[in-house]
Amino acid sequence: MVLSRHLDERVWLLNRQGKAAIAASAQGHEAAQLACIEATDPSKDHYLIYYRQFAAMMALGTEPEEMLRGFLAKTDDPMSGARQFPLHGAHPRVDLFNFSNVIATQLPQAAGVALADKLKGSDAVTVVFFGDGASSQGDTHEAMNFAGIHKLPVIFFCENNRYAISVPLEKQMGVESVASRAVGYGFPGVQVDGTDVGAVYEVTNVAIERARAGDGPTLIEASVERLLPHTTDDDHTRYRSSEDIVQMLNRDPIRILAELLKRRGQLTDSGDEEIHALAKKRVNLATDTVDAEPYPSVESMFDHVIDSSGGHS
Ligand SMILES: Cc1ncc(C[n+]2csc(CCOP(=O)(O)OP(=O)(O)O)c2C)c(N)n1
Repeated sequence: MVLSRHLDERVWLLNRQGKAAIAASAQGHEAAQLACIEATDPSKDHYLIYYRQFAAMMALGTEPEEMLRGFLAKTDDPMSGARQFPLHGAHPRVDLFNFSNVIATQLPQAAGVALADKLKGSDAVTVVFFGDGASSQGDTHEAMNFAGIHKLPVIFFCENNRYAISVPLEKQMGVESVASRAVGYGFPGVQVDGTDVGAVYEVTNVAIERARAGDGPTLIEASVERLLPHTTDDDHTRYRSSEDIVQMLNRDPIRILAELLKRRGQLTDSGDEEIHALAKKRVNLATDTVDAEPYPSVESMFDHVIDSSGGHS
């Protein structure tokens, strides 16, 4: 969580220096993403992510250098070779499916991946991540309906940060919770505090067991805070009240976990500082390495571009 946070902060600094074009932050979402993945088995399970999945990508084995190559648009960006929005594309080394910036498109794809596993007789589970805004898209309802009918081994993991860019939850859904929608598809929907690693781990474990046993999907709604604006291009003080901003800053999952561990005598102040210092050192190393790497050549501009007659340019 700490390494993801420091790298995420670095990317925002690189954006302000004019080096990283755009970033969406996972700051505030780390506990939910990491605890969910911790309950799964990356050696066989499948993951479909969206653009705010900084911590999840790292939990699945993406190295800080690989993340930065995308943000700094360097030649060796493993996801798209610097051809796409940062962190968009597939990451075959860590088995990450290609994903689109078009919200909720990953949900029907996840239902398809889960159907394939079911037909093959595998006990792999597919986890698909999305936001509260994406939960109001038609794709979401079609995916959940299909998964419910066929009892597919899929976990629909919603990171509810109460905003879809500037649109608050109450302006994009007529029910009180995302989880309550699950009843319409015939499977359980559970709400969990997404700043609590233990709680997220437990509910995901239950959902995993259910899916592996052939009992079908679960919708998990993890309540989290989006500690920064929607992206580096946004200013949330234009639409969030100062009370809202102060309150959400109290729900920083890294601080909550550190305080819990300190109360239990499992973490000292100096141990905490050491973890942060190590993370910062790792991020500095990755930044220096990637900053010195080349950009794609001008000659490669049309590589992988398909011309209108169907051939390659
Ligand atoms: C189909 C579609 N409509 C609109 C957009 C523009 N858009 C990009 S992100 C976003 C908000 C999504 O909010 P949410 O699903 O809650 O995720 P969050 O960014 O809060 O994690 C929107 C509307 C889009 N990418 N795709």
